[in-house]
Amino acid sequence: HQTFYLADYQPPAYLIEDVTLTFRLSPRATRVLSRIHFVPNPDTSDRTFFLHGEQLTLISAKIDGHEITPTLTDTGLTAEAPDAPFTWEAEVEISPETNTALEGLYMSNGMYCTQCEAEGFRKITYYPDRPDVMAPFSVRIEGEQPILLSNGNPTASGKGWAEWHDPWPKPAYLFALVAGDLRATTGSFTTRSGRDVTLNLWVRPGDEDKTAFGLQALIDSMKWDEDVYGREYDLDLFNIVAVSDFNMGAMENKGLNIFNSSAVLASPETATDANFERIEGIIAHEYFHNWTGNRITCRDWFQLCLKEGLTVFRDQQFTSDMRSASVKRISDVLMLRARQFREDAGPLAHPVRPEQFQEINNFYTATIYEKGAEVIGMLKRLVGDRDYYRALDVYFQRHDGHACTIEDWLQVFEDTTGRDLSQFKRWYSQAGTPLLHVEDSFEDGTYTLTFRQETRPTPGQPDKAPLVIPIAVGLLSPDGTEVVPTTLCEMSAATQSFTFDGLTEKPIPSILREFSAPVILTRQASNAERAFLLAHDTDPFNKWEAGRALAKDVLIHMITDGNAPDSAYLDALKAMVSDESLDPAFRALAIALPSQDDIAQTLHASGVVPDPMAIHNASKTLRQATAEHLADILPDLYAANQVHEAYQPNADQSGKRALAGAALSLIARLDGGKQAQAQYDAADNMTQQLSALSALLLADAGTDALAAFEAQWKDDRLVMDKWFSLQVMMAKPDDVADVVTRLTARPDFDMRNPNRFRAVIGALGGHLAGFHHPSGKGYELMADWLIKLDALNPQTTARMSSAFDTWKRFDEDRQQMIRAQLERIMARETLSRDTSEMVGRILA
Ligand code: HT7
Ligand code: ZN
Repeated sequence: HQTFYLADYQPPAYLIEDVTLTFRLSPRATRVLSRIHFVPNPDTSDRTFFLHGEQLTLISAKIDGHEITPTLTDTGLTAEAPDAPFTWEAEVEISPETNTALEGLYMSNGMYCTQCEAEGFRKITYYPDRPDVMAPFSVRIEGEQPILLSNGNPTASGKGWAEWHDPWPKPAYLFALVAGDLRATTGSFTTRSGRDVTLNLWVRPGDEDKTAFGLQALIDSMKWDEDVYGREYDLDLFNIVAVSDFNMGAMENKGLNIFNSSAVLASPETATDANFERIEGIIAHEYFHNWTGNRITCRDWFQLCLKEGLTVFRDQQFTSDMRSASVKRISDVLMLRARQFREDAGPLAHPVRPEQFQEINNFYTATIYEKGAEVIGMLKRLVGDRDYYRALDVYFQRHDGHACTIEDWLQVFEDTTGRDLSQFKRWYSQAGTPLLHVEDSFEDGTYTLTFRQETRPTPGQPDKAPLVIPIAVGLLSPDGTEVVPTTLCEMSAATQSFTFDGLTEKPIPSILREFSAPVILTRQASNAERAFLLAHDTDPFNKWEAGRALAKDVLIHMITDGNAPDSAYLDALKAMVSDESLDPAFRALAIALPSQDDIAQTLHASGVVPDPMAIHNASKTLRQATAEHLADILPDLYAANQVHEAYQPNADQSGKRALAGAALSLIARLDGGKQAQAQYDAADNMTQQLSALSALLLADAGTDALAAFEAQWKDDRLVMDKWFSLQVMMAKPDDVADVVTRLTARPDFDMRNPNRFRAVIGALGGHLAGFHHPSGKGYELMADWLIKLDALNPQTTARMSSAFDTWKRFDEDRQQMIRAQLERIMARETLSRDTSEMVGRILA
């Protein structure tokens, strides 16, 4: 397969003035007519006329009205074109019904919809499918569906047809079309300059009761972007459509966002608090793309973090403002470590701005999204809030309507702040998570912190240069008072010291407050110091971090030295959980154990080969010990965090439910599931129903509840996805493969539906001890399903193949078994480019 390189970028030979598309919809024979006004690009003398096109049947092609016979290849067509403006007309035929890849125009439950990012438009018609070719689109849809939607504003419609016009120049990846029997929930928003915008959330008949929250989230996002970034919406209409079959969460098509139904549909009965929060974040994310992605887009796909890192950063800010900032930061860091640090430490490590790819779909990664957002957060911390927003104003003004690069982005900051960002720029090109080693000393009232940064080699990058690392530090005196409030140490050398004067005694440092940089702090503090910070740190992130480090240390010593659960940890946990001055959501996070994958990652980093079964057993033992140690406070904790008002998915109520749910899962280890059954029977919302079901499964008392749940929800796909995945997640390691085999044999396991596939096969990959079962059954099952899915949906298969990316952490036997499965996948003759690239990189 061909490899594409950032260094090979060439400007397009032709630009487009405008595009008119006509769709004659038919499940297996949709006709797409295009009329495109091309003009030679004055910035280049290249006049090669190439249009991307894949899986298209060309019916006819004309240049300036004259029929031509272009040269066709697997990836597109070439033709002789004038060195002057000209009109291209083509007609192609495509088959949406047989498009199981869910890329281009496809069908989902009888409804037509599109997914064009990154390179799906070339499966709709011949076009320069690259983000630096932007054009206004006019679209006519002919079809028998009652609702026919495209980007922009509706211009005319009649029985069986509708016309749309999007005045904002856009790249083809933002094109969208939807046709189906849909119902709208409608709202409105008046922008601060007085534009009345109609908001529609379109769903299939029967889902109308799950739209209110999404619509409100959209309104909140529109207001927030005006208040915080000064960005207004720019059309009279904003449509969102929920689709059941979708490869990712959602897509920001101009004026017509398309959402995975799981990322937008919610009612208290069917969605958990976590689902509501995710939905709010994704609605915001897609809406924020209107400016960071659509108005200002990427010059090429290597610049993907330009829109994704910034938009994730913005959606994180939004959620912090809507909910609790500290809880949000902790959740984001948990996610970053679980997904991005894992990626950065293995064979799939790549820079925030990659320099090569075979299949761009494989680069919608935690590195580009989440590490990309961390880089923006560091930049903001370094320049300060005022300069950050000043720079953003300049960015929007200078680059509106353009396709940009990371150089353009950083130039704005250099121009507005006068800072030299050449060293900072390494965050975009250097892969790997820096280790931050720390030493401290105290002499004559001066406390010195000496940091050393080290980034280990990653694929293709053996040598690393020092990065600019903003390290937020606070100092506490031994009596618990803060003697130095949060101060920013700006590290740029490989080793660098920072001093704090005028102290009377050696302080206790609180380092990397708010997790001010995406690095791994290696400092081995004593457990006494961790307990001290857990009790006294004024920075909520580091307070939580201290508790987490304690839990990790306890678990690791249980695994490596056979220690018993540490009572000092259990005492500290008990004190923290009982501290009612702390937010319940914070306490719920602090009570949770580090994930088993996190422990495996930590053991591997310290040179110990992780044993998944030992990690599983230690976690279980520590949970049991926690339940017993907290036994006397658990009933009160559970009772005190019941919500007596009507269900609201807000931060306050969901924090209480999270803490009560954590208490319930501990209680279930003591009472055999009695309390959980009572909660299950009384639950009137999905959060409590699901936390009760999961506690019952923990206590081996879930058979009846599982059956009742299925009977109640068998017709609700999204709720049944939870039922499927929970059974895999809660299975005992020895049973995981059998559970997966039983679930995948059910008629309602539809592998064409990515949500259902992820619910079962994704949960298999996420069950550390089940997936890495010594029998190798987990690996074999995963490979079997990846092979089957690859023939239908390469994009989702490739993403899920990352379940294997940690294989080098494990013992020889496991490595051999995994290698055999990866090679079995690789040996498939018809393996997709997507999966072949991923598995090839994992094996390398
Ligand atoms: N910009 C979108 C990324 C995307 C995508 C979405 C749905 C299906 C396939 C996709 N490929 C790429 C989503 C986002 O970041 O907002
Ligand atoms: Zn995005």
